[in-house]
Amino acid sequence: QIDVFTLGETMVLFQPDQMAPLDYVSHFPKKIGGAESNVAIGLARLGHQVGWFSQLGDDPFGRYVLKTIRGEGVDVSSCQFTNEAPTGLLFKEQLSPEDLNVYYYRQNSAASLMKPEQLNLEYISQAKVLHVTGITPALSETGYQTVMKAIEIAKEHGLKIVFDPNLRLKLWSKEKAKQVLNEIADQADVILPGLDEGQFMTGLESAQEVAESLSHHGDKTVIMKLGSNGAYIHSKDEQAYVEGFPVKQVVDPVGAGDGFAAGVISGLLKDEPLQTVVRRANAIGAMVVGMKGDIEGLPTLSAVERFMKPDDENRD
Ligand code: KDG
Repeated sequence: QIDVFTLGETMVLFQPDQMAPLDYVSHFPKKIGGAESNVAIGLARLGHQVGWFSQLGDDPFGRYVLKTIRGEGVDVSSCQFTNEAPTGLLFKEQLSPEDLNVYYYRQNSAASLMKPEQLNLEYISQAKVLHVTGITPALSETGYQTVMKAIEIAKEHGLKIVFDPNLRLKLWSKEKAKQVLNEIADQADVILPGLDEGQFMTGLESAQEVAESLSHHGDKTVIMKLGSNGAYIHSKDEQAYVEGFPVKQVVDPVGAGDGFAAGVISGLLKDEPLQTVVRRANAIGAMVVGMKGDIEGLPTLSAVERFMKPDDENRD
């Protein structure tokens, strides 16, 4: 039994400990990186049952990705392997705490060859939430079709659709990205854009204008991520800013949005009031940026609750 189904590419992530241009780096610790599996792992840590689907290369890296995600408590039983293409790779280059570049080696990867026919309808239909991002449709035409098929299944079986645009302009053109991200947003129940992504999708400026437009005048819930300023909610019943949590030191900003998405989905599953949900999501985002790596900072429920309390309440 799964509560949430998500799909997307997870790559082997090589992230040096050193802050230096990659041409001067000689050691690359091996980790994993993938927006959707980050969300899945975040949800598993918060105590939910999550299924993640992807296609991996039938190679040591594919096996490593699968074992790692399974080891985090995510159900990987619907994943598939192919020997027609390799597992994708990703290198992070960090020049300063906030200056980070990513280099993808994922063109024609195993995940980019995923097909809609590989989705297991019965498996997906048991879930309550479908989580999709704008990365999978950017990988290939079949990646796009697979996301659209998952949305169709979700609609038929009453799953709530949560969409994180995750704009990646290294993967596709601006024109195509704008068209497809809006197409998916039109199908979603909950949309989680960053301010810049929302501006890109709508051509509007302020958080309020962007959220109002993406929400189809309140039909959908839009939760805009505003970095250290927290988030802005626009739903049928409320429009409000929800304050963020101070971050002592940003160590690695990648993955904060995925932690945020995990927090939102967790709260939706528990039917909590939207502001409570978003406050916890903000806290998770702040915890993730304080730690190196995409998944290392994702908290358990008790850890995030501790983090949200004022310092004096945490003293023994
Ligand atoms: O959100 C974090 C992701 O950007 C990272 O894990 C890598 O999935 C990734 C991507 O496609 O950029």
